[in-house]
Parts: sequence; structure tokens; C-alpha cells
Amino acid sequence: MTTGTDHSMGEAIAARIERRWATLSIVIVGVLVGMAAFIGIHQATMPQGHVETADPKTLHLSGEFIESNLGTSVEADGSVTVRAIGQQYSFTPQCVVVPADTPVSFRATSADVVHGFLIEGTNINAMLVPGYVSVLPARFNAPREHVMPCQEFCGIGHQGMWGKVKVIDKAAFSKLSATRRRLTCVD
Ligand SMILES: [Cu+2]
Repeated sequence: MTTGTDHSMGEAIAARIERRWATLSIVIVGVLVGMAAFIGIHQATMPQGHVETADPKTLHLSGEFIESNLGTSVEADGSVTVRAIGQQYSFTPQCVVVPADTPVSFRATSADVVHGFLIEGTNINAMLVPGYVSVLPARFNAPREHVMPCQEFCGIGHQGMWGKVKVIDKAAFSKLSATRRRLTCVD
């Protein structure tokens, strides 16, 4: 049997528990809003230390991404740099050749819209944004072929936009690079 006092006590307890849960949910929302605001403001006030730009309108005319400069080149320290561009609907070079077991730096940009730069079987995955240079350090342990599909929808021919990365033996690569300044495996 419930008396009047029991009833009002039960009500008071229920109200207290409910208030606690309400306070907790407001605190959780507050913390999340605070975190989102902090990350947004922090990133806006501390932009990347290093942003490189490349004018998509003049990529083919001058500068780092002219056609003769695309492909793989060997640096003085023995590492290699790969320069590539993405455009609707292909990559240049279509097939990238790099040595195994060597530090590789990919430098790529887009000539038109946003494309994706993804090398299957690795953690290399970036956007190619017109106007900006995407720089990606990499190292491939062993010779093999990787497919390199565009993973950002870029228009009607997107599904046909594929490239290839061919990792070859270090010795074979140095033999190849002795004959040419820029290497690709297109030809
Ligand atoms: Cu694309």
C-alpha cells in the first residue's frame, strides 16, 4: 500500500534523477560543442606551416608541372621525387615507376577539378585540389604493381580515371635512371 508521503517522496527522487540526467546531457552537448569550436578555431588560427600553390591555368606552360618535368626524378641525396597531375579523366604520367626501398616524395596537383590520389595497398590517399600541390612521402618495400584510381568523383568519366604505380628493383631503377632525367613506365 502506498501512502501519500511515500508517493511524494518517490516523485521527488524521480525528479532529482531526471534533473541529473538532464544536466549530464547538457554537459555532454556542451563538451562536444566546445571541442568542435576549439578544433575549428585552432585550425583557423594555426594554418599549415607550409602551403604550396600551382596555378592550374598555366600548369602546362611553365613551372614545376610542365609535361617534360612530370614523372620520376632522382635527387642528389638518392631519394626520388614523382611529379604528376590529375585532369579529367587521366593522370599524367599514366604509369609511375619508382624504386623499391627508397624514400619517395609524390608531388601532385590538378589541372581542373578536385581529383583523388590513392595508391592501392598503401596508406597514400590524398586529394588533388586545383591551385595546390599535394606532397606525400612514401616508401615501397618490395617490387610490385599498385593500381592508382581517382577516388574523388570528378565528372562523367570518373570511373575510367586510373593510373598505375610500378615499384621496381632498386638496381633496375638506377640503370633506367642513368639514361633519362625523368622516368615513367608509359613507354
Ligand atoms: Cu578524377
